[in-house]
Amino acid sequence: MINKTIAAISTARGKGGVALIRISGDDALEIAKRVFKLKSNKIEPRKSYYGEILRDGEIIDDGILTYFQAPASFTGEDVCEICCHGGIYVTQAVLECVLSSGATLAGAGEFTKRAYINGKLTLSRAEAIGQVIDAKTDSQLRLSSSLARGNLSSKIEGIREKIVGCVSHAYATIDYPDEDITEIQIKEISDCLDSVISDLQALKGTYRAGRAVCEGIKTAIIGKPNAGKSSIYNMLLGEDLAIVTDIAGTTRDVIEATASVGGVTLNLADTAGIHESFDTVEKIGVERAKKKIESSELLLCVFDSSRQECDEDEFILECAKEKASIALINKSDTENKLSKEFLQKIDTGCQKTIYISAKTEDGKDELGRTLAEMYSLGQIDLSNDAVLANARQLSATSLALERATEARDALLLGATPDIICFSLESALSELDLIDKRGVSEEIVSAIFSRFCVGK
Ligand SMILES: Nc1nc2c(ncn2[C@@H]2O[C@H](COP(=O)(O)OP(=O)(O)OP(=O)(O)O)[C@@H](O)[C@H]2O)c(=O)[nH]1
Ligand SMILES: [Mg+2]
Repeated sequence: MINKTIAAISTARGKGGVALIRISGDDALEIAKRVFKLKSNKIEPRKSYYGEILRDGEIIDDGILTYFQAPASFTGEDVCEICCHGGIYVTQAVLECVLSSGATLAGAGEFTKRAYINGKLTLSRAEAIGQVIDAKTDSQLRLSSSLARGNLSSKIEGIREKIVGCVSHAYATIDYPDEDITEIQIKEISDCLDSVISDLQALKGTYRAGRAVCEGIKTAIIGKPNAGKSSIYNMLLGEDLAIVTDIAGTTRDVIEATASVGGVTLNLADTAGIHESFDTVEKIGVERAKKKIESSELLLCVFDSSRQECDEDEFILECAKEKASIALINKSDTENKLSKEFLQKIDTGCQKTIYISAKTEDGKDELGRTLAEMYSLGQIDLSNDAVLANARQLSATSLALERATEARDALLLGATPDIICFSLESALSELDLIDKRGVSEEIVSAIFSRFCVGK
């Protein structure tokens, strides 16, 4: 297949000091030389050169050209990067010069896809680079940066090697069919398999935290009117996004934003206070709040401790029983008016009860610790551990675990080595879906299409 030389603006669209246009492919240097007027004709890799940028022989800008020679480049191909002034019009004009000099406009994620195809990156590292760019919270940045450095890939490689070790042990016994597989051999293979299984189980267990950080948890803040939902929402986001007043029924629309609490990414929704309303707009708000409760995974149930409980609080408690839920007993800076019986009901209805004050921010840290514990963040080091970050990786790990368990069960039941090898080779194929080339073109394209153009 002939690989076209591609080009795109790699910096963000918008006005800035400088912009970068990346060109990758066999003709990258030739094309760059057509656009970029250099003082010297000799260009050495990994060095930057000052020059002028030409359009039909006319100078339109000046900048810096850097050349990376294949295979020592991001994509593994010849790459030239032109740094020009970062105006929207000038950057586009420089890109157009590059395109009219022979390059084709790159598709979304095409540079990273080429890096993957050329063996410069594993698939999980490429995915993680996309997540570094998309990171909205510190935990997301730390985790995706760790995965981009290859911490998951090397863990997978380690497990892979162990499975290959088990397969070669088992095959060694096939080579001598006249001899029965000995107790010692069974013990060796079974020890090796136990270690593979426990590695895969541990890795699978990291997805709870990986998902909580990377994808986030759909969370709704619910409660009766004036309980302080919007105040808590603002406190968790660290900004005054939702309107707060002492008028019951202030919030009507569902308002959504991303917050990082205790390292857990909450896809957080503030909702209308739930109660019987005759106001048309408020009624719609309450309906939307109820829909949000249904579609959320986690409920932060706000109870107002400055007032006695009422039917609406009972309703909130009923919702809490259906899902993962944390009770936030708000306005803890005021005298508690909730009855002892109701507080007990809250304790049994919700997974955890936290006394909080949106006014003084008391209880905020405890909520962070609770979330970190609920989503197993304490058990991993985000910056260094191998962590599964998406459903695709989880599915491959789970299937590999199933096949490895099958192999061990077969071994213990006295199955012949070829049956054990068959299961283990299936385990390898499943594991290879995380990083190796077993991944179908369709999935690879879907992964890279989520990237921006220029990456
Ligand atoms: N003392 C005290 N007052 C609070 C606290 N949290 C909220 N309030 C007050 O309670 C009132 C209602 O707060 P909101 O955050 O608007 O309550 P809400 O639950 O969003 O209300 P609706 O949107 O109407 O359902 C406001 O006057 C807040 O200032 C708190 O922790 N302590
Ligand atoms: Mg509100």
